Amino acid sequence: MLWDLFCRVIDNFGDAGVCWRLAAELAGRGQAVRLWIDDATPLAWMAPGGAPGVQVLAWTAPAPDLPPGDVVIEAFGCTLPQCFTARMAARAAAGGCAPVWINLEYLSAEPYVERSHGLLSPQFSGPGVGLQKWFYYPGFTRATGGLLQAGAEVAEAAESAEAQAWAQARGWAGRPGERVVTLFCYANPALPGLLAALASRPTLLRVPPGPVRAQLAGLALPAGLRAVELPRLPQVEFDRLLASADLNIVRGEDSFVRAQLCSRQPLLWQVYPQHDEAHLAKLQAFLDRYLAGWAPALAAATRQAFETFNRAAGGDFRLPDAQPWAAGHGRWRQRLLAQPGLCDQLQTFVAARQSLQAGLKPG
Ligand code: TRH
Repeated sequence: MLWDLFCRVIDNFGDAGVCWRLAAELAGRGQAVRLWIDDATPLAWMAPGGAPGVQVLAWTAPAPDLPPGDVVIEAFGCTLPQCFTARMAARAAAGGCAPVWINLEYLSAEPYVERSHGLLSPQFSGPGVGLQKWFYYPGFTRATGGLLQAGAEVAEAAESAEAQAWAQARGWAGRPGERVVTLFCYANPALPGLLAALASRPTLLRVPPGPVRAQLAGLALPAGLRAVELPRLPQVEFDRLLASADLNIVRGEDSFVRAQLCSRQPLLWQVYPQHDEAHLAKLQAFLDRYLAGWAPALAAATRQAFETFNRAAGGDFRLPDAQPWAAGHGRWRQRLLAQPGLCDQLQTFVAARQSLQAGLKPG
């Protein structure tokens, strides 16, 4: 099948990151994917070799006037080009099967996700009039669209000599007795408190490019901490980086998911900040799921660390005890991996909508 996946890069790397991962995973399953992207710059380092089966198309204005494929994915409500939507509608009006049109939403653990996943939005006006669009919500439970799982097995390699050699060869391995931390977050008022907490043990901070690196440069590193600046890595290597750390400090959507699936070691998450503080509800919803069933003291300590890390005022930082934290995280990871992944679910979802649309076709 031919999939058209539309991506608009709003800011940071997450839009391109999620769409590339989806495109590559679908292509790995034998699907043909056209990734329409308005700014392909991040793909040059995220996916330098591309992927067999994925064609990257420049989403220019006006957009290339191509016939739609079998499935059209509008990532994060990015609004398809009018001429493309009109072609989809024209195909349906001429008695053909319209592509299955899906709006892929942002990830959240909030309860509305289960209620909204799979809802239908009939198009009553505009270039797509007469078409149907479905909402697809990724998520953490079986009642949602799931998570992109390809590559999650790198965690199994994390303890292998190969993974250590990978970090060692680049000069990013910890010294004996050193804790290794990935520091990939936004500029954060809680950073000084976090650094003080981390300084309780010798710690290597591995810092990818981004705003936190500038913030770090303006701070005096407490004794016991050292930092190494990383280049931008291809996504598959980024996963390996996460898999080989003792603690992953991540952000947004894609690195947040990868830290859960690719690493057996715990994470701290900085939610993408929103002006109306909607991100705090997102944080609580995630913690309610992540910490369910944890020992009360450990759950409280973990919740507090996540909250402090996302509070505008920053504050004193205390990290949970490493071993039970990792054990809780590991159980969560196993639970996620036991659920069907996003691509499995998406393919089933599309097949069901195709049958439905074929059944609705006149004649
Ligand atoms: O870059 P982000 O902050 O992206 C955000 C979120 O997606 C947010 O929800 C969205 O609204 C906003 O973008 C527009 O963080 P995120 O989601 O972790 O994406 C980072 C991507 O960059 C991820 O795919 C991993 C990739 N990456 C690499 O492949 N190599 C690297 O070296 C680094 C640093 C990142």
